[in-house]
Amino acid sequence: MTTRPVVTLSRFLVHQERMHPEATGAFTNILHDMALAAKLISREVSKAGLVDILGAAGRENVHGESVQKLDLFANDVIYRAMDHTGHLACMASEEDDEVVPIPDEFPAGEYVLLYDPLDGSSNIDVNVSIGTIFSVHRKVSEGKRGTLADCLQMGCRQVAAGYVLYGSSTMLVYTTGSGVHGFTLDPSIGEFLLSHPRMTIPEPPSKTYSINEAYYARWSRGQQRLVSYLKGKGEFGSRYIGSMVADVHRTLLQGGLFMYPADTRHPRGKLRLLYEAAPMAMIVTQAGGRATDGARDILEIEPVELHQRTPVYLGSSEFVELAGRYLVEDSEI
Ligand code: FDP
Repeated sequence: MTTRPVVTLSRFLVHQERMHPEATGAFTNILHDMALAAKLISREVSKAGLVDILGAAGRENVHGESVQKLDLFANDVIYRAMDHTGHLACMASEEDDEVVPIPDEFPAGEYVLLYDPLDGSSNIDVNVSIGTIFSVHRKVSEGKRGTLADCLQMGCRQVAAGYVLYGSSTMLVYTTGSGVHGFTLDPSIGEFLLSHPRMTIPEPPSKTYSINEAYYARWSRGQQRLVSYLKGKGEFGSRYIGSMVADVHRTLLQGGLFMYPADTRHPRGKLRLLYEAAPMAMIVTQAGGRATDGARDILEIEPVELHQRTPVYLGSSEFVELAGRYLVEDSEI
């Protein structure tokens, strides 16, 4: 009987680093630290349903300790896993208004980390999958400490992007620009194991569209006609979890079209360019798909502010291009 070797995330990262003799190891360490933060967040997420026993956020638990909201906890865990390592010049989080500096007592490094610590957080209370999204850039500004300019870089300049899905299993999926690789957390040994090497969006894709259809009345004519077309075909199925990480993960594994369009309430879309759209666009593009704002490639959008929003259309190339054709006809909302 032949058994497949078990490849841990650590072993995989060491192997990848060996293929780049110029690598300093800094980058590998950032991914290691991200994996550690993911395990800590995963542990807390799995306890979310025990909130009545362990204590609701904002109150004390049975041990008399104060309990943080899970998204703030996740924000803190990632920051603390990263702030002292000497690999990062600065960070930016969806939870913080400004660039998050590295404390003066720690050395600064050559990379910048942007992250959404707990995406889909409105799903926590109902026990639906949520996730963490991250994006890594190289520092471009002069000087030791990172600045806003280091964070406001186009998606095509990302050196890595990934997400962690806290679902029926916890998975870490990442790319450094040479394929997308997925690891599943084995909780019995506390290790991420390579379960999905070289992920690509299947061809032919699943005919699935994913959008919050309750907003139909707020969409542009082009958007309405696109969804009417997809429904009218009678060939498409619809799936919308309302947790971007989970919806994108399904799209990656099965193909389809995920959309969060502009609407009258969110004229620029709801999803954040730097923390959600750009990292997911890098992953989907690396997996053979496409990601646009309906017209422009997400990876080519020049960010002008930290919390900038963008419409998002991502998934199987043919469906993203189809969406673009409908939207170009009538972009008025
Ligand atoms: P949430 O508000 O629950 O944090 O951008 C955050 C996000 O979730 C995405 O994960 C998700 O795709 C989207 O918002 C859901 O928004 P709607 O409830 O408007 O559909």
